[in-house]
Amino acid sequence: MRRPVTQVSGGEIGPPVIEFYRRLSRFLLVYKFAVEELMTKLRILSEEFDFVHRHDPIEHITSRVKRPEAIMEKMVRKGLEPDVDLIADGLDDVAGVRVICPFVSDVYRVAEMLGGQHDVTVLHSKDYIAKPKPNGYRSLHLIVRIPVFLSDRVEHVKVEVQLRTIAMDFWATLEHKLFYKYDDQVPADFADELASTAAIAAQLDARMQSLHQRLR
Ligand code: 0O2
Repeated sequence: MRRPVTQVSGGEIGPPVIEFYRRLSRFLLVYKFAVEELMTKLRILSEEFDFVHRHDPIEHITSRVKRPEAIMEKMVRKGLEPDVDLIADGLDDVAGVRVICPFVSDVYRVAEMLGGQHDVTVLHSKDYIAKPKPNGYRSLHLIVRIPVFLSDRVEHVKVEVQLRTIAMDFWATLEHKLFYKYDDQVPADFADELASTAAIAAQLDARMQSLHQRLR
């Protein structure tokens, strides 16, 4: 059995800090389970849909549980007390799953299939495909709630699901590297160029979607 860490190079860690991290770790464990459950649901949808329709609507899936520092940073940014008991209500994206689909129609199909499951509640959605962000960002975001069955209770856990096409993901990944959370305002000429690259990605999606429909 691993012994708890009670000393660091700077000295002894006080009981309140140890207790805080213990509670936070237990709290985050439930989010890890929620992500695993959601990934399993999506993998089942992907494989079964492919079997029945000979088309896999999911290219790949990634996931993450926010790091404790990032959680606390966001709580403070939102003007909330950095208290473990307030995280579940205060933040919607402690757990995140990103679903990359081949075509735009697949994005909506997967969202519909997921939202249609009886133990998945869609709390809200933001359709940045129908209405892209001013910088050009496109994706469909869902905040869903699913039950996680633990040894002594059931927890209902929120997960942010981002659904996007390969082209949307290509753009968002590179934009994130270049500008997202840019401390200062992005210079106007860069912003224009960025928006124009997003328009090219949207055109690509539309043309690929049309080829897909014609072939099917
Ligand atoms: P990270 O590092 O990816 O986790 P919120 O900030 O969640 O309280 P908001 O702004 O309404 O509220 O959330 P929104 O618009 O639904 O966006 C949440 C997430 O979408 C972000 O998480 C990003 O992952 C992604 N996202 C939103 N806008 C952009 C964008 O312009 N470019 C890129 N590349 N990604 C975007 P985080 O926590 O901000 O970041």
